[in-house]
Amino acid sequence: MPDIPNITSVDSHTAGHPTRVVTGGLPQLRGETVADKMDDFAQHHDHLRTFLLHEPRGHAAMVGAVLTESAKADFGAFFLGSYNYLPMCGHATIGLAVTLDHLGLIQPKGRESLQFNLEVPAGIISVGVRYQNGRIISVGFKNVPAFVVAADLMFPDIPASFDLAYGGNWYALVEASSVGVDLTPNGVRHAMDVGSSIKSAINAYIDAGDVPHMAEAIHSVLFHRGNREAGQFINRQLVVLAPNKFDRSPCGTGTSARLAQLIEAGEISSGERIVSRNILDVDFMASATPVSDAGNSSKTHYDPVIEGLAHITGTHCFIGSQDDPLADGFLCN
Ligand code: PYC
Repeated sequence: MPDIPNITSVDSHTAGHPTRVVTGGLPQLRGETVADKMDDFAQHHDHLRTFLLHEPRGHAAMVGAVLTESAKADFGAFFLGSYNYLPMCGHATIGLAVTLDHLGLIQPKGRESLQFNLEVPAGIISVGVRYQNGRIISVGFKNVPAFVVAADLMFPDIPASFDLAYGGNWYALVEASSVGVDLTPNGVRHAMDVGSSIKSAINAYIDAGDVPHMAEAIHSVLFHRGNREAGQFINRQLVVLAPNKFDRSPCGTGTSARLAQLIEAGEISSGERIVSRNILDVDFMASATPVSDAGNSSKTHYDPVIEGLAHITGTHCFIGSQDDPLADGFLCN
């Protein structure tokens, strides 16, 4: 590996989940669209993803965002996961907005709110930032449309029924108590074990073409529990991505998929603002309404709006050298 030029980042956390926004030091990326630039990065510079996200500079749950120019929106960005590339990431969109403010790339100029568009590989996202006394108090974004592809699926060797839904990434949604998952920090080890084995089993069925309407593997298993408190719907959830990886935040794309599921099941109404709460008791607010034109799809699509907050944790200037045996990074399961 060549010596890595100094790469700079601004790090933040959204309800506990980290976002590392790369601000400088990357090679020029080729391509018209943000999706093309992500492909160029994946083909030619993937070692920089593992350099930036894996240990000892990151960890399995670290998420990166590469800020790019966009011909279609105010900003462009694609998201890096420790194992893959994400076409959309909700918590990282919130982290990115707070980072743009930190860098002075968006400025309230005395206003109480501002809005910008973000091109991501999954589509164009509209982001709204609210300020009080010059400080951000919330970041909301209208996600790409969410929809349920199948409900109440049961397969041999999968211990519970599940729904399949899209919210910018693909999810299997499982009622937490049906597999003994406790939605607290102490329940995470068990949730990662059960979630990752359910994910592998479902993806084997998808590969075999046994799951109707699905051509793509699921990214994650979303464990949920819903109830009403004083009339307000509280959705507590935990998203498991891999045996060593869960989303600390309430998960923007997962919450989007869950909103579509809840509306279709008649548990919440269209447009109802619900709380989506993580295992650390930090909330996103969320709602969704049906999309008037879902193209050729036979499934009802919903426009999710997700609102949360991120906090800057620091800045980095990474230094990588050829003689570092772990320059490419490493992860343990
Ligand atoms: O917030 O959408 C999200 C997300 C996906 C993976 C990690 N966070």
